Amino acid sequence: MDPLDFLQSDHLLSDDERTIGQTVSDYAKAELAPYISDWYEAGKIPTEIIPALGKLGLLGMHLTGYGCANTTATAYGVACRELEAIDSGLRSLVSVQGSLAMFAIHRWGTEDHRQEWLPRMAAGEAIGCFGLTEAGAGSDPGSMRTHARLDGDDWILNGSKMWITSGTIADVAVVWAQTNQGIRGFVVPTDTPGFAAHEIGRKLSLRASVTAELALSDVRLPSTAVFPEVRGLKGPLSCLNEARYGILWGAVGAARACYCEALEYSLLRTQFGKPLAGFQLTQRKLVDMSIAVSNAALTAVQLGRLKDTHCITPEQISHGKLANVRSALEVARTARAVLGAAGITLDHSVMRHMNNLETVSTYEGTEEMHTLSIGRALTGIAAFR
Ligand code: TGC
Ligand code: FAD
Repeated sequence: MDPLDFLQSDHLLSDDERTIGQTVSDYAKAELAPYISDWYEAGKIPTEIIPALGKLGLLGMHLTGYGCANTTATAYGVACRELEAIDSGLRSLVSVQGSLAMFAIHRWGTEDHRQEWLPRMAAGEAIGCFGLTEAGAGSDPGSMRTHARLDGDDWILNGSKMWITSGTIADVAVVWAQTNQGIRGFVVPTDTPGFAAHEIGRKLSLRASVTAELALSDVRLPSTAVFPEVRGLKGPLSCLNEARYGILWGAVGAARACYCEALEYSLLRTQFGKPLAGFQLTQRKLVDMSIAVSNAALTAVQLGRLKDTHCITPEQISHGKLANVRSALEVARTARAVLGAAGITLDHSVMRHMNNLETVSTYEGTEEMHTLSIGRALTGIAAFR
């Protein structure tokens, strides 16, 4: 019996998927885990790790061609799980690179965009970010103010984007803007005059991740910079489906890590003459965590199979993101309680995960947005407005 996989959900994976999970886990435990609490405390993520992530095939992992690994969506999910078992910031880096920036270029870009950016991004030699949210337009991205207008053959972009992961380290930004033809996406090299990025400090969550504000001031782009076909919110939302899918797997990793730490700690720590694990109230916590982790893992595998057979719907992804992140947060809080005072320090992972999961619950659609998406699917009635 494996207490970390009580329902043996890993048996539902193929040999290849398990091998990929083991490879990522081995790498993450050796190269990332020893340093993560220092990075978190310092509020940084060293960019030197990005080429190593590329070498492992983790960047744009489930995309085809252009140097991407072309794995199953399930294998990509397993990789997200193993990265987020270390820290949500690491999974976030990979999500934004592969599922948002690279996916957007792969799905909606021209062949020239793909040739120019994807091979370098897959190798971790170029970094991407994805600018949708604005200070005044978060859950309601349709109300964005950033706009692009044609000046002869050129596009001129003005506006700003807020809370953009990897914004200050990016070589290329996918920026969504209002135009007179609806919302359109632009491929913006970050060395274009008029583009600036400023890091957002004083974060209490996702500290091992770069978060930035983008300022676009008369950024002049050639006519070829725009995604040619897609108009409207379905462009960015199609990318969010990809990233939300990775997140629902990542949450399993964070939850497992917290549960594992609480289980180990409860067996070692003695109070009132016996291990914490020997008290009924602690066993209740451990069992609740085990059930939450197992259910989240099964949800992830099922959604992976639906995605691999191209049957998955955005509302099913909302279900997975909402349910798994909510469960992971609950597990992290419970694990923190099991560790008592020790749980509040960076010597353990539980409170770092807990703080990270507050962001994970907010970005890529808040709990409320996913609740309303599922509610609309169940009832046929949209209650967003
Ligand atoms: P609505 O009228 O429902 O839809 C507008 C158009 O979009 C289509 N659509 C989708 N297409 C693909 N996938 C989806 N999930 C879609 N949802 C909707 C829809 O069919 C329609 O198409 P068309 O052709 O008719 O124009 O739009 P709405 O304005 O009512 O908003 C819907 C809502 C609230 C669900 C949506 O705006 C939303 O999801 N809001 C949350 C915003 C969000 O998640 N932002 C994330 C920013 S990126 C980020 O956080 C990165 S974090 C870093 C990391 O991942 O690590
Ligand atoms: P708001 O939309 O202002 O919502 C505030 C609260 O009101 C939430 O609880 C929300 O659910 C609730 N609410 C809003 N509307 C309704 C309603 N109709 N009914 C009920 N409740 C409602 N964005 C990007 O584009 N790219 C990125 O790379 C990126 N990275 C991020 C990294 C971090 C660390 C963080 C924190 C955010 C990031 N985001 C990114 C932004 C993220 O997607 C937004 O924060 C998120 O979409 C929520 O928007 P908001 O923060 O403006 O909250």
